[in-house]
Amino acid sequence: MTLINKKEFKLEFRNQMDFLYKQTIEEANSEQLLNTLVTVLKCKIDNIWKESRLDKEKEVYYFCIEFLLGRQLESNLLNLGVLEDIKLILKEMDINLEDLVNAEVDPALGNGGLGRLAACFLDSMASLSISGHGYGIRYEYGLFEQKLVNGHQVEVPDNWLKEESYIWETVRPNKASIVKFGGQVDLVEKNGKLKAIHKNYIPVMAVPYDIPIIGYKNEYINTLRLFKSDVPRKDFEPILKESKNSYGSYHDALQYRYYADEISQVLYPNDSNDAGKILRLKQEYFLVSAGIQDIFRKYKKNNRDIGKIYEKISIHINDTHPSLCVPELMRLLMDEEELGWDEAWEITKRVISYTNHTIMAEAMERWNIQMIKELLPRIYMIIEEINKRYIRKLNNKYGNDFDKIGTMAVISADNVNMANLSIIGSHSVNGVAKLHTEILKKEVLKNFYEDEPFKFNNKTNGIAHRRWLMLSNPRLSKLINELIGESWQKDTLELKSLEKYQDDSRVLQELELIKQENKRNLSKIITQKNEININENSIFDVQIKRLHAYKRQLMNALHILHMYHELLDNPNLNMEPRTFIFGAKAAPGYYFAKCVIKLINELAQKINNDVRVKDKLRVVFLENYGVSLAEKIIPATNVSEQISTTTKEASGTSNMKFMMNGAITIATLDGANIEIHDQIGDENMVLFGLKANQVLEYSKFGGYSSADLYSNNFYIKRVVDDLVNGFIPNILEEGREIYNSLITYNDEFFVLRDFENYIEAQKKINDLYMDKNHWNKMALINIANSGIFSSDRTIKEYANEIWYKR
Ligand code: RUG
Repeated sequence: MTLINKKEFKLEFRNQMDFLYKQTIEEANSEQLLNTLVTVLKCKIDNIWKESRLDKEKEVYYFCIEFLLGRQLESNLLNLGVLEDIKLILKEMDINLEDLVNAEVDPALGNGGLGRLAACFLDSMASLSISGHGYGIRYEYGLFEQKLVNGHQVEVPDNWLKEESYIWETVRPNKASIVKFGGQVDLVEKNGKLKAIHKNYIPVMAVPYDIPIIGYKNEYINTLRLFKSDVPRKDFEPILKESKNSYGSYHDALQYRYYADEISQVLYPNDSNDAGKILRLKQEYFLVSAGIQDIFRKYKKNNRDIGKIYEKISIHINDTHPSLCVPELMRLLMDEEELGWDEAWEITKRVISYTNHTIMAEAMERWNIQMIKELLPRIYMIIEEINKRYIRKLNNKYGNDFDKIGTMAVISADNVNMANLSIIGSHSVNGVAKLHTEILKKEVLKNFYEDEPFKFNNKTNGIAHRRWLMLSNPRLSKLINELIGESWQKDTLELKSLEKYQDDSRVLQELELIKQENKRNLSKIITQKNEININENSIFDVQIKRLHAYKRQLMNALHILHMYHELLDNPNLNMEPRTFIFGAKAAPGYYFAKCVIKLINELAQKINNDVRVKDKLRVVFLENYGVSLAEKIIPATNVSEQISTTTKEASGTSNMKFMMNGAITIATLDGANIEIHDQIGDENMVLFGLKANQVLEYSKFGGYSSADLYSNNFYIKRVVDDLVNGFIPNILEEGREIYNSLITYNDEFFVLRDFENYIEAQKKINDLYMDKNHWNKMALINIANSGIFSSDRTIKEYANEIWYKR
């Protein structure tokens, strides 16, 4: 891109600085310099940033309740093809780009894997020149900031918008729409048809804030449109005629403002269960209604026939949070566009597709019908009708098989089942890794699969290699360029040709040096944050992800405890020094997860202060794990911990990031670990633990007996007893809670069942690392085979097999 003319750029930069701050560059701080740079860049991209390309192309609209973007500056400069130029020009102006990069906020508008996947997908859509846009919510407060106080997690509000606006966003007030809540619906006859009239509703205005999503060196920019809730402006009065018109009193007006503001105020800090909060339901409908109205507005600019909307539009429901897309699209087609039910239903199914991201029962959203009825009366009527017609169809097919029909119904036991609604109302249902999709087909959604097998397909997740390799690991990226040229940047499958260097000791040595350098950088960060020195030559063994029982950070902690005992028993134990690094946030109401955080921190305190093991063992828990920290940790990792209870992790994506950066994975055969294994085989990763069929079998019969295993196994008993015998200080309550989960409640996640096997696998890691040359070879083979996990591959599959297929 010929964006940058040095002389012009410098002039524009100075002018912009003067315009924004009335001061010189020399006087400005990093935030002001950053803001100036971004303003200049935004002006430059304006002519290629299109709100929509519906005049020419089919468009994809990706609805997601979370987008975990990470910082944008470096990524945008890279994708614009000007990263190195800008770095140099700024240097000439005595400005260090790195300071500006670090001055940017990291918008935490997501909890974890789901939101980060959505961000990687946006990057890939733009980079592949696919007209695909994200719809989300502009939460005023993102995911809480985590503080560790005496080893406990304390949540602090994440006021990421403290300057009131985000540097990359552009507000589009003239594209706002009205979302209606509450009230009553009358069905009145008009021209022989029933028409729904929604009265006395509470109108909330959805104001779009657009963030450019810049493709990689292709002059293609899409949009992430985030909606902020507000009270309607005056110019909406004509369409508010049926609304609740009594905000006259001061008190009413205040309450109304609160009602509207609250919707986009805070990201729900949980990705694993549904606390039944009415606010969450409001957020979901707000997103869906604002988004689909926006799509209709754009579509109608260039297209007359709403009946053909499926030719131009694909709506993707990412997890069940935007499931109300199904009834909302029906509502708009019928109530606003006056189509009949059958036509509207066919269009809805052709337009919508759905991804499931979990089989965890508590994360499968169900909404109480009373709640939906009161909050969204028209939507509830439509859901009821969808359900009625569907049950009729099932009755015709399956007679009175009530068990089967009960599991498939949209409404059952006072609840609306959002996954069922999404499946019925879409033409495609996909899981996010091979095993996950198989479990959906054979277990969780078996009846749906048997009914409509053609809807089901797998789309194994992927990651944006531009962010997770090119930007976060520039040294490795440079080495790859030197070895195989640059074409892998556009087609990551080309990384495969790195394999020819697997026995080249110079290359392997170089790889090791790069890892070492990255470890040094991370060590500095750790020392700065945790006031602890770590051994840069130790194995960096990392588990970074949300804290959840099924992800089994507990098993990792128990193994550290085991190692500690082994070292105390035998100070001359032949082992490579190890630094265990954790990063994890627990949902604020998830007591067990918080207990595990406390356990890890107390364990860290004890071990790190024990001079007897000082050179061999260290434990670090990094506060407030997020995208920016991950970018520093992943390139410095030797061992990637992917140790979830088999069947429970739908895919995982950090496993792919680590692999691409040359870490060796220790893993159960769960989620996408299976596909990683398919690529590199037993020789290049370390597997352990129960297989999926064993876990499924056990689960059918209430699990195994953890108490028996505990009583009969010395090593297990030793670490479990430590939870409650005072060996680890300050965990009286937490240790008891964890002990009970393992023994009294029979270890739902098979931590102890897999423990011995895990210890063996960890020993194997130790032995492998002792042969550095071999380890480096494994690392190289991992990198060479990671190309398939680029989200570019995943997005091509979505586009070809879901979105463009009608
Ligand atoms: O837990 C899953 C991960 O396994 C997966 O990699 C990620 C992206 O597909 O989604 C995570 N997830 C699932 N996040 N939220 C949910 C349930 O709402």
